[in-house]
Amino acid sequence: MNKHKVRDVTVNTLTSNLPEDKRKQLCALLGDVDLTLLYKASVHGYNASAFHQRCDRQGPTLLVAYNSSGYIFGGYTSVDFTQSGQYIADEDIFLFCFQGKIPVCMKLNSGYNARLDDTGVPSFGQQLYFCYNNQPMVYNQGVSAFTVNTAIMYGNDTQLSECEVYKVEQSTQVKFEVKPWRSVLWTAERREELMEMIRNYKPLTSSVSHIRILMIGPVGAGKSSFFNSINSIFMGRITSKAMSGSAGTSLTTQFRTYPIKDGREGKPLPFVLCDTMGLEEQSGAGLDIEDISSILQGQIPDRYKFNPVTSFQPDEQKSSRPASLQEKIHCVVYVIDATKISLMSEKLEEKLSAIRRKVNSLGIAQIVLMTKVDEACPLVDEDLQSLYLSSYIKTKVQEVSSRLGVPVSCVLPVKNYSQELELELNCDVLLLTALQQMLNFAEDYLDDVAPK
Ligand SMILES: Nc1nc2c(ncn2[C@@H]2O[C@H](COP(=O)(O)OP(=O)(O)OP(=O)(O)O)[C@@H](O)[C@H]2O)c(=O)[nH]1
Ligand SMILES: [Mg+2]
Repeated sequence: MNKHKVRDVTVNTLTSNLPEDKRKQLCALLGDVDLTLLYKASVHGYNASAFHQRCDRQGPTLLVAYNSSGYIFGGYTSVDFTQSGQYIADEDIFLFCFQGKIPVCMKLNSGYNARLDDTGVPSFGQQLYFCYNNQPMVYNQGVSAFTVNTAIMYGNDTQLSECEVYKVEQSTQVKFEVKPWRSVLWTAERREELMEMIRNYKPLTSSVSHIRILMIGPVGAGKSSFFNSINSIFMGRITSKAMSGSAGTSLTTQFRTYPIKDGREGKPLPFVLCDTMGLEEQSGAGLDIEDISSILQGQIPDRYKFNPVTSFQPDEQKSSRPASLQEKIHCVVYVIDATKISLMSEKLEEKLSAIRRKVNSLGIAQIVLMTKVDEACPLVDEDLQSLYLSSYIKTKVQEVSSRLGVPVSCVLPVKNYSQELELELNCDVLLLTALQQMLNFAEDYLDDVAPK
């Protein structure tokens, strides 16, 4: 079960209780790491000294507890246990549990006084104790360090059936696929060919001159950056017309429709990219489904300022005339950050699936753009051409596909321009491939709704 390098015989004989699917999810949550089992309470004893003997000075660790009601839960700390008697600040500390199949994380105390590094049993925030009183128990002291819903976390069943601690190490194994799982020609000719196809593209439906592509996705996923990247490619230099960056809430607050020109003096290209405000998990924050519905139907004008409290109210006179096919959206692109997929909350997933139902009902083409592949995988960061050789990216694509309920073939990984000062061939090829696929899908949709 534990395929990782084990250094001594005692450890070697330990068998992990963690089911394979949950182990994989926790590893992905921690950014592609390896877990090595250090301590197993049923073998070494539910007591502080046995725990410290095996877990001190081991770097980042993950504690996984089990109870007989079937709950698997615990916590991660990035700072060594050393029995220093000090309060530890740990920005990365979190508690986790599983809701259904999905791991849910809870951050603690913004990292401040994350835990007391004493000689006692492992605890989080001096509040949640594992192996409490040197017994197979979990104990929530219920002080105000943080709020934890113990009913969700462990079904209020405080009796532990097992408690394990794993050493967490960045995966050293470079996992390469033998053959790329999608083929891409990373050449200047291919880039030129793609640009030429996009330039010369003409929708077959005569009433539509431009394909309207709508970008939807969580805050900070890279929607505005995708427009900036495509604009940069056709302008031949890095541009940043749409504001992009990072903030707690969406940086984009207006609905923007961006036509793109083929070079500074060039002709407009046959598509328009529509940028929206980011989705947030709470209702009454971020973009809401009513607004999306109005956008899809072509009722929201360029520069409309979103109001998270009330949705768009169509102008009585104008709305008496339904928007023409030309003004409607022809392809919806869900922009998802590759580094955040496992952390996506159930609420956000629900919001996305409500949007999907709406888009499905209108029959509009849909695609997922998986951004930040460079941040997600160090291999890809080093060389973008290894994208389709990285098995990590492959699992991320599969994860997006299953969480959003879209076929794997509709998930397109890209790296947007973010800090670069110059264009880069590999980046361009990926971005243009994604754009061309969007045009193809939109074409299928138009063919379906407005046969010639
Ligand atoms: N490394 C890397 N960074 C990216 C990528 N795409 C976007 N970013 C960065 O992520 C941050 C957020 O990107 P935006 O384009 O502003 O995201 P957005 O979806 O428009 O966000 P809101 O408008 O706030 O909802 C910026 O700092 C970008 O530079 C990518 O593919 N790779
Ligand atoms: Mg934006």
